[in-house]
Amino acid sequence: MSLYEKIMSNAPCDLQKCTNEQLYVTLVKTIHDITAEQKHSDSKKKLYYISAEFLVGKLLSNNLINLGIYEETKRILNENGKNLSELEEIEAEPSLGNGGLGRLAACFLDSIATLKLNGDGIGLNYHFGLFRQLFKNAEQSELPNPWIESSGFLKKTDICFDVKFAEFTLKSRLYTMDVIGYSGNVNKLQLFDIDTVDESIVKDGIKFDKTDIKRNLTLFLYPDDSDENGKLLRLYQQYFLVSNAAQMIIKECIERGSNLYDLPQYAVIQINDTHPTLIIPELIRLLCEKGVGMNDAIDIVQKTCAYTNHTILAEALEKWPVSYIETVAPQIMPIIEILDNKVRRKFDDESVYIIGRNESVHMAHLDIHYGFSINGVAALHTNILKNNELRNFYNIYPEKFNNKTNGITFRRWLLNANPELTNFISDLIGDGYKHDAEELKKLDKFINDEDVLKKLLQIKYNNKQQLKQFLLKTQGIDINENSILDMQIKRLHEYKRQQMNALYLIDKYLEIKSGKIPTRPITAIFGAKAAPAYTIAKDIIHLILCLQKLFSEDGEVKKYLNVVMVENYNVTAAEKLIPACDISEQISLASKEASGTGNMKFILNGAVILGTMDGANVEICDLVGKDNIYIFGDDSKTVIDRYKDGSYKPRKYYEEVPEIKKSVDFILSDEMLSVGNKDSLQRLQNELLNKDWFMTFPDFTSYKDVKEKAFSDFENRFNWAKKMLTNISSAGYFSSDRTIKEYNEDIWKL
Ligand code: 26V
Repeated sequence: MSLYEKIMSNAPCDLQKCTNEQLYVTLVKTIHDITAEQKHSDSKKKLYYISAEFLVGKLLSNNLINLGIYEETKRILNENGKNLSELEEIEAEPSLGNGGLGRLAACFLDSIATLKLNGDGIGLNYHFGLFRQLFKNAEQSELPNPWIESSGFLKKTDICFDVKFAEFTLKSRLYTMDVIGYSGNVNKLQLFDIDTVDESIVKDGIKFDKTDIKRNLTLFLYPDDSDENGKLLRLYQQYFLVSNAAQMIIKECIERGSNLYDLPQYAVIQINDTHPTLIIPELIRLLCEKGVGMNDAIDIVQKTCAYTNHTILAEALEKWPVSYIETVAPQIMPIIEILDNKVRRKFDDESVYIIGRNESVHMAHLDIHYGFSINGVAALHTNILKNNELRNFYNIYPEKFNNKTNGITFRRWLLNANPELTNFISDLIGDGYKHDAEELKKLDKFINDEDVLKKLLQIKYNNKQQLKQFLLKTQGIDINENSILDMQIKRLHEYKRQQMNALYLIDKYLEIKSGKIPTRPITAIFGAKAAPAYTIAKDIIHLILCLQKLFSEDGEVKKYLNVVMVENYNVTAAEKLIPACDISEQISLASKEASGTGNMKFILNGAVILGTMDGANVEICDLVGKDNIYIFGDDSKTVIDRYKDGSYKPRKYYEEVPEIKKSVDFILSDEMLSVGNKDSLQRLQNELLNKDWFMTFPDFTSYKDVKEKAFSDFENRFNWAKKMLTNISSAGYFSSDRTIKEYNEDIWKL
């Protein structure tokens, strides 16, 4: 059957007569039909990538691309007077993740399927993804973010398991989504749910009864855990996830021929951060239930589980009070105690115990002792784990530690997000890079080709115009396509230092007011959601929105300086923003950003990074060379030492550096108070002056100087285009295909 015939077999009427909604459903069904005929990878051993988050993003166009039928589908629609991009808008984005960690999991699934590896993702079928963000009175408010459609890519199955909690047993139901590789191979994302979830209990934004587990268990991704009931609900979710996963893994492995003692030959479980850690005691418990002795069960599980660490931030390292685990799933507590006792008998060092002094279970410690591999996500991050945060563990198990520098799928972040650049690259070097990203290096030979450089600048300009249309349509904001687009788009967190960018913008505003006019207009674009209970993060959003208002209402300033905060920043918005970016802000405090993956998406699309020597920026700097990235600020060693000696005093910088003083004072100026909320601005100013825990002041001057240098270099357009080309040609290393090959060679061995 031709593609046209396949589409027609699902269409309710002539394509010309169909509504866009009908056509969307028609394409979803056609994709289902095609994938049903495709191969599922098969091997004795299977990877289970367990994660609380899979930030998959919209699937329609990506699936068409990966099936190799995007262009043909577009043509068929055009011939019938229809437009594929209008259909793309109909799909709701499954935002089943917070940021980098969840998006990484989605990129990995794409690469695992593309490389024809036998591996599925296992997660939860949250009914509402990460909240929908609205701006009202220059503040963030939150609304539920539904995504499940009756005829979308999610499929209901008959597969169910019983999950036993202390006070009741819940029957799960498995939903699946096809993960379509760029190679004619299909894997699955397995998402567990319960039938009794009730969306109608959500009231007043995103509030709901956190104690009503039977009705709220899978309602929300990461429910607010600022109170005890929220924390308990997260633990219910985690145990529900791992108990389903463990039961499914055991069932599947037995079906494939395992006698359970040989489980490590049939399964490898990658634990994505600590959220799924309870799979370790749960698997041990289930193996024992099936007659395996305790010591054997521990040994089997230890050879099956591997753990990825994604952060060194102390406040993000999970510890669950024993009392919570007793409340939720008491059956696993005796097993955790046995595991802890073994550690205590072997090591005379409190810092490596599983159950700490405060009667809390340290999840990462469980993973490290009872898994066979632990990896960081960028070279610097892994080194910091080995030498600082997890040093005592590294001394015990040096052989378990390894690095896997993150990557991104080029199918979504180049082919789908930037078709014009994709086609241009193919014209220059052929299509080989689509399967072997390192072939992008071939672009280097065009470094002095003026036509190529001109075309790169033209594509960037075209993408800016497309972004302009998108922002006009979604937010009614008109950006200047001839300005420098400087972007910081990522979760709002103090360590990522959006506040430092904001202080710079204040400084720039004051300069313009005093008559110092920038050579070219600058548009500073932010996109960020703040956790609903993270007060200072919300204060930073407020500050940025106030600056946006202030500048846009100032006739003199707005010609040269604009701030745009994109509302409801998500994967869909990122796909529009990144291809249009000139300068990408990767300005975390050195040592704090484990890797970052936005940095990789930006260089792939020809943006130049302004950043610190943190996370994967270090490796990007090595690859693109110092002339093609703007590095500033203290390095990780300086930062770590400064934390150790506790000597940092923000007030000293405030008093000694006039620009810092002026910018910080401005936060509570009359201008700001005329547009903003005094309490919020005051709280933020106090935080900076008295704490500044993520050390924005020590880096501020160097940030400003290097940023000015980037802006002035931008004016030499050909030279800048060379930088763009080098960034693109160096991006091959950051393909998640490379990362997944490394996971497979070193850890999974499928
Ligand atoms: C979690 C939390 C939760 C409590 C409040 C503070 C806080 C701060 C950070 C986090 C991050 C948790 C793990 C995470 O998302 N890590 C991200 O993983 C990405 C994929 O490896 C990586 O690129 C990012 O650098 C890293 O932050």
